[in-house]
Amino acid sequence: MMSDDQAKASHRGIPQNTEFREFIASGWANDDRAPTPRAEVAEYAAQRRETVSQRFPSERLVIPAGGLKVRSNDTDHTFRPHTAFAHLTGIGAAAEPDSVLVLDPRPDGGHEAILYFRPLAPRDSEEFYADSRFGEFWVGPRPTLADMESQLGLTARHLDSLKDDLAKDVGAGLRVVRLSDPRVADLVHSIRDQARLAESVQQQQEAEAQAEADEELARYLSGLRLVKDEWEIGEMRAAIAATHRAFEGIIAALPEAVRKGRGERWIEGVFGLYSRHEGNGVGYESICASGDHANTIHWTKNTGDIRKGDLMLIDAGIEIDSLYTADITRSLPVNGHFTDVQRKIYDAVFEAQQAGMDAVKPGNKFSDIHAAANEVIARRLHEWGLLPEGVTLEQTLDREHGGWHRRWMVHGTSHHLGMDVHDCQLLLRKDYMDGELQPGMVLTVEPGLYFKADDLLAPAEFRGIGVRIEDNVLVTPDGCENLSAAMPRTSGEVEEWMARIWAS
Ligand SMILES: [Mn+2]
Repeated sequence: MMSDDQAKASHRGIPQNTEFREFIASGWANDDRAPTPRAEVAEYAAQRRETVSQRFPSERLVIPAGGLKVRSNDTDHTFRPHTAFAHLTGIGAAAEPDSVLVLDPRPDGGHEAILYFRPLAPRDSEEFYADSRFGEFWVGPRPTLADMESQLGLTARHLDSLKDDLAKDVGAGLRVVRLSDPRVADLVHSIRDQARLAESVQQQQEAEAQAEADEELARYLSGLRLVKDEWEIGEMRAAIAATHRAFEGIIAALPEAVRKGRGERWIEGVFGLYSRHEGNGVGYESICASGDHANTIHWTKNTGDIRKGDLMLIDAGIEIDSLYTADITRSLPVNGHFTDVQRKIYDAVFEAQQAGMDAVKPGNKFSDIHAAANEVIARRLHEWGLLPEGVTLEQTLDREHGGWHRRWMVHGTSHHLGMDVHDCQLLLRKDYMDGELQPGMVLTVEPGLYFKADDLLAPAEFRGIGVRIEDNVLVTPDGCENLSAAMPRTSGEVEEWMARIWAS
């Protein structure tokens, strides 16, 4: 059992006697479902595994999905598999908790992909009717080994054989993605310890080398997602289209959210409704921030009222069933029209975003996007007289000694986007910030300006206004494609968008 332990109540029970067990196991129709068809993603996942196989020849690689995490007492959080596992199997939201992908070295080179999981239990098993966490009576059927093999095109085995299989011939190396399932990581550690004892290798030194080897695997798998294949790009488009529809649902719901009070939660709920209806859920906690709350970069409490005249910042994305997520931010005038001051700030952020997008092209570095957007932000703040007396534009843009403008834009402008909202996060600086942009990368461009209500260095009329505009772009051979271009972005287009939705 690799999921968290649940608390078990001793005051409940299901009959265990022979008469009951025989009766509940009988009288069910035969399962005569057709074999699960091969998923379109299967061949792409096989290609990804092939790349990994070539990088780690003759080593056994263990990539767990992770298990159920207790939310409280005997209830669990909704399961979501670890991204490296999802990427290499192609399985998405349908993954079973406690699954483990093993790339097992073949004697003649290459690896066999083996998926270990808990398959559907037979109806004469106790699990069928008595296991409230995994039993078919309680949570519905799971796939069989044959289902998984035909769907994903790999070998499927019962989870029960994982431990013995991992311990077999450890010789050439055994690596595990540690963070996704600490219990599987512990299992791998103990197998390696035993192998070491047998070979009487220096314990301490070896443990450190192994930690590094595991980290190297996790980092490699994170970087493997930097450039998306054509199937992934299609999924990104679908996630963004669903998110676009949800934002239109939000705009339609805005007047009601204002009336109800605690409107930020209402908006969060509307987005959540779309995300569960169209996909697996939200890709990250939605930020629904009205008025001054927009100045809290990660405002996810969403407890506030929405007032007419406010600017409302919504940063949200739908994760579709394949687990690819969008990450979009729009800053909307609650009553449909920007005030002059709101527009002034919004247009400056838009200009910065456009400058950032213009810097998205092969040959440029990832960090060039931030530099281009920040240059606009700094220039506007300088023009508006917000930088300290005597500070020039060049001085504030000096990385070593400047940076005054960052008081009003403290976050980065971009991150990689995919199955993880902050995708490829384990990469080192040289491969991320200093890495060159390549066709097939998907990333966000999301500058902002934030003037807190109690910011005495901001002009009084700016205080309480926060703006961020975020789109998702695909690096192309000669620049980039804004994948979320269908969502209005300029201040004028946003006003027309809102009017159009309210009129229909
Ligand atoms: Mn983002």
